Amino acid sequence: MVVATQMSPIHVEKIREIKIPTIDLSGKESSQVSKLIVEACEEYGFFKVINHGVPHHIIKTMKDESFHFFRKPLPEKQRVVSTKPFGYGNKNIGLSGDTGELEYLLLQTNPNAIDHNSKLISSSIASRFSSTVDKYVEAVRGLACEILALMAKGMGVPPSVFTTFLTDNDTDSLFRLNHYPPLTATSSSSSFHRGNTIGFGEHSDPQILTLLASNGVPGLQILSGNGNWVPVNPDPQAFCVIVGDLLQVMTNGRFKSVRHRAMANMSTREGRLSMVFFGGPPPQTTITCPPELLKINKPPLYKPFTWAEYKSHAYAHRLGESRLDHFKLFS
Ligand SMILES: O=C(O)CCC(=O)C(=O)O
Repeated sequence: MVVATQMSPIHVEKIREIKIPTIDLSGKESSQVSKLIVEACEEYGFFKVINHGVPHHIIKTMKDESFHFFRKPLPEKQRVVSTKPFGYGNKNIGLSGDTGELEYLLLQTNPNAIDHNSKLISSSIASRFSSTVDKYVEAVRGLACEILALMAKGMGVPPSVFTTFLTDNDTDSLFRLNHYPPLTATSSSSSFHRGNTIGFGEHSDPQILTLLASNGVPGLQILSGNGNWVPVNPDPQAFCVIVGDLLQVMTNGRFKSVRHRAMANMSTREGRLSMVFFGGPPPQTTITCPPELLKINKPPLYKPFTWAEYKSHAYAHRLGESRLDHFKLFS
């Protein structure tokens, strides 16, 4: 697994270019769009959407506010402390010793949590920051629901099969701002000179669906089925859509929760920013494949578990571990 630099990789470094599906949400007939989405989730667990309907000014304001935050002196950023793993983090990711060449702000998406953290950033910009995050999260949550409804349509089940988890008042969704500062050539490590220093180590996202927007600086890579790392061309007009572990379980393995990572930012003097919405269900939701999605000849692959159980299991393990394996019914 490739998580912290001191751990040895399980995937040999092979970088390949492949054409990652880009789906135009304004374009074709919705049944055609549903079909493309389902195919992309089956093959890659990953695709990009363009003409997605999230207003440009909402994305731009969120980007500007994020850079404004990350430009602050370290002691000011470190004031944004919350119960772990939330709040500001620098190089240390999560609770199990993972590290990377980034700093980040991880927020729960309910307005009270956003308001609380915004006040810790600075009382003078608190209301501006929290209203920017609220607007962004609401717009992106709407897009996530639209995509989940199209997935359901493509599989011939009612749209609410998946969307209900993100529209519930207790939805446990997260929002993470990642900032990868340009890495200066002071390091003598061989990974730096080979250009493969890790920014955010290999992992799959535990939730249902992730929507990631970035600026124009490269870094994100996905692991393809044949074990090659595939660089994702940055496109500030697009959202990357990432299938999470729970969606893999809810589709009984039909959709793949894609392993991905971000390389450290070595290509530019500009910082790399990613803004990541993780759509998760209420904590007590039992995660299982709905009967209408179970094929007669394919028994369930996973035992039922609650999202709260899965989270504590995931948080207790390293990022790069295959955290779903623990819930498999057959090995
Ligand atoms: O910054 C990126 O491109 C990837 C970030 C990521 O995978 C995460 O925040 O979980």
